Amino acid sequence: MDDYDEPITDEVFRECPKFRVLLLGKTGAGKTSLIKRAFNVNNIQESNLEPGVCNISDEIVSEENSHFIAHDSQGFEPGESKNFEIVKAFIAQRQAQPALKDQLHAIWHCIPVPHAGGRIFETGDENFHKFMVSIRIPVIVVFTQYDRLYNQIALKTDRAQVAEMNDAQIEQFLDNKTKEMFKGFVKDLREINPKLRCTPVSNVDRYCETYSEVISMTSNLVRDHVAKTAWYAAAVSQRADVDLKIEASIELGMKRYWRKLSTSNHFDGMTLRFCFEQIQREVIDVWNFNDVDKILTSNGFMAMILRLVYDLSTPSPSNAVLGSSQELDKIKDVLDALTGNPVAESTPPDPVKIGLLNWLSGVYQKKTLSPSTLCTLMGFIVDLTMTLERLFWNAFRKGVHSLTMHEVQTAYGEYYRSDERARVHQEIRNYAASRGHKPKGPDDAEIEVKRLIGTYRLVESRQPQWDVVSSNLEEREADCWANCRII
Ligand SMILES: Nc1nc2c(ncn2[C@@H]2O[C@H](COP(=O)(O)OP(=O)(O)OP(=O)(O)O)[C@@H](O)[C@H]2O)c(=O)[nH]1
Ligand SMILES: [Mg+2]
Repeated sequence: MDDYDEPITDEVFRECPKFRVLLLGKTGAGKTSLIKRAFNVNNIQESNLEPGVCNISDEIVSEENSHFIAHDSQGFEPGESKNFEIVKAFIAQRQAQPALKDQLHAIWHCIPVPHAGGRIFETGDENFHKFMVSIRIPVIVVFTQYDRLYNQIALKTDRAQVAEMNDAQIEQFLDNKTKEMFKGFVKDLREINPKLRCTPVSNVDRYCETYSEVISMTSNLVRDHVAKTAWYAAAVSQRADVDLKIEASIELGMKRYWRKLSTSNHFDGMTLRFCFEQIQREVIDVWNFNDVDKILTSNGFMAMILRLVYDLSTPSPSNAVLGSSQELDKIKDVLDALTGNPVAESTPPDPVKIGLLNWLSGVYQKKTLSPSTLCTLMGFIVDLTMTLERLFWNAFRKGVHSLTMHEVQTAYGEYYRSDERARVHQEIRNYAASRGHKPKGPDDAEIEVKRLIGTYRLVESRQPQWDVVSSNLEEREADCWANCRII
């Protein structure tokens, strides 16, 4: 296997396999809860020290997600500088590491939302943020337990003020007051350092989007101030921000296998099955589900996605529809046979299986690429992404820590039956047909794939970041401020 055959994710993970983050905050601030939610893990291996005591050098990891390392440290008590010195020394030691994977990629400073009128930062916190101004590691102030602010405000609100309101109106009223109060905290912090980034989190269900905001803000800063490879590690490790998964999957795909999809040197001379496998492997790597049973890399899952795209393999969709679940078994049998797993032969030979075998054994030839081969490759990327996006919501967002076939089949079934699938396939056919009329047209199939994902995915991307890359860091920083989302 030459270099080109290596999935791009292997290359990226060699340089930076894990996102490394330091969490600062007093005992009970919510650091462990933040780690668990951001990386969607249930169990983490913490140090064996007593509760509230931690050694900043210890690497906190989880078997459920191998792509992050967290370090835990207490906050800064008033009138006590020992921990500040420990944190400073640790940051300096990590900054001196030559390899990106050993450096710190971000710091989350966890502060429980203060009581109204309460002090936000102690002197030690202020000193820490002044010190960090000269250090090129992104720091985000994470206001934890945001729900408690809402509850405090609810308790203090004069009943007469809400007497005329129904429940929904009261909730809206309290939400607004909470946001106002939070904006006040942010304003106070900006007086200490106008570039401080801050965002709230809460582990109460109605605030679950807050975790994706921490991740989104962190990953933007990591991309701009640390390194692109660390950004990939952040995107892969996190399990809160679906936009970032899709964005990273597209960016990595574009680096090698999706690139010049209709005239690919990487695929030239390879079987179609090889092409599908390479694409699948990279995309699954980026989504980083906790897939203990290896469902997503199994022939069974590959068969599901191939069933989705099979109608694109012929000029007329009706000639190649694999509707029944028996046909799903046939695809799996063919894949098993191709990957060396023994399969009982059917007599007489099954024409559907023969057709599938021929299709998957067909060779990608860039000079004579047929529209249907291009269509199936495009469809494979889009359909796989759409299925995984649904899986994200069915798994991570429902607190499922280890994938089961149930979530996979539910996500797959939702996309299989969706209108989006039919529309995506029609658009792919239209694209291939229009391309056929201009044989020397630009090789832009991967751009069309990206467009289709953006258009038909479940949730529209919050920011049109994929195409807008400002080279001006000051401008990006200003954007970060503008995006400092106050929920
Ligand atoms: N209401 C509410 N409680 C929370 C939230 N996040 C964490 N908690 C609770 O706060 C307590 C402390 O949370 P941890 O995540 O263990 O705090 P920690 O910073 O890791 O604490 P140490 O390990 O002692 O340093 C736990 O009982 C959590 O359930 C939140 O968003 N809202
Ligand atoms: Mg903890």
